Amino acid sequence: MEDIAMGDVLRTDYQKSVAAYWNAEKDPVNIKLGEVDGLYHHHYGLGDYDPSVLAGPADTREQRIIEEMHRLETAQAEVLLDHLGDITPGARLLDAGSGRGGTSIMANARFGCHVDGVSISEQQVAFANDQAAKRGVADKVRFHFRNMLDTRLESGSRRAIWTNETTMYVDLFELFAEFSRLLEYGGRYVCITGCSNDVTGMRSKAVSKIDEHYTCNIHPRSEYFKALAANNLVPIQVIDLTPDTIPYWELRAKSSVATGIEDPFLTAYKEGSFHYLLIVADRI
Ligand code: GPP
Ligand code: MG
Repeated sequence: MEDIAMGDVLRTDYQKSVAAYWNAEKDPVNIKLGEVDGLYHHHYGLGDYDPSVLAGPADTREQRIIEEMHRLETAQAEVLLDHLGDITPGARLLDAGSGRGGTSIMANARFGCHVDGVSISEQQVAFANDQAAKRGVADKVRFHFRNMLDTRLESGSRRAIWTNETTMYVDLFELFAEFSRLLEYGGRYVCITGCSNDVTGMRSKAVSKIDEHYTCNIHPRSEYFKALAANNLVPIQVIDLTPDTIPYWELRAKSSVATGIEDPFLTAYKEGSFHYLLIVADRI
């Protein structure tokens, strides 16, 4: 894939500010976890944590907590990959908002497939390509400085696409129009996201704090289904992962790498103004 001009990737001041955030981001909550085994994630965790990490020898406690948080984040990516359906080694996938590359590298390791990741952060693209090279998979896993609203990948070229906590940065109608263009007939889209709860009304204080923290715009749950339906993407599964992500946040709040956003997440999930959702949809 050829390079395209900066101005064609970062089209708005908002996109430029999001790119600047991720180009500068070197938070220990992501770096120290990634260093555990070289899989760098930008998403949260799923599943119960082992409470023994909070006990035992104080000199190893911090590292044991970090390793446990990393295990839960990797488990989250496994759940996402579980929903992609049958993927053959020849299949081409898209990781839309690919961060430092963790989920893409896991998809290739599981399926042997081709994965293209796109990100508007040049730092993340460089970091992720470096990871793919280190693992010897750069022939099949490639990261590109591209906008997920306008990937310039070939129409109908994708067996599956996922977004792992990236949809809160874009307009869903524009995004799903692009995914609809890229997916083959019967191709699959898997989304893990945080969304606000239409039933409890407008954005709660806690959800607003999350938006402010990441410079994102969390969408209401209803918006996902309207935008999917408008773009020939038909849901086959919707799973509320909220109860399964709360333990991760409780552990993270007790860790040395807590960032201050733990309380808003726990408040939003527990008050019911926010859900952690997995949505699976097929292209018709
Ligand atoms: C986490 O990435 C995800 C986002 C920034 C998007 C917001 C997600 C929602 C579900 C609302 P990260 O791993 O870089 O975050 P952190 O640095 O807090 O671990
Ligand atoms: Mg993180």
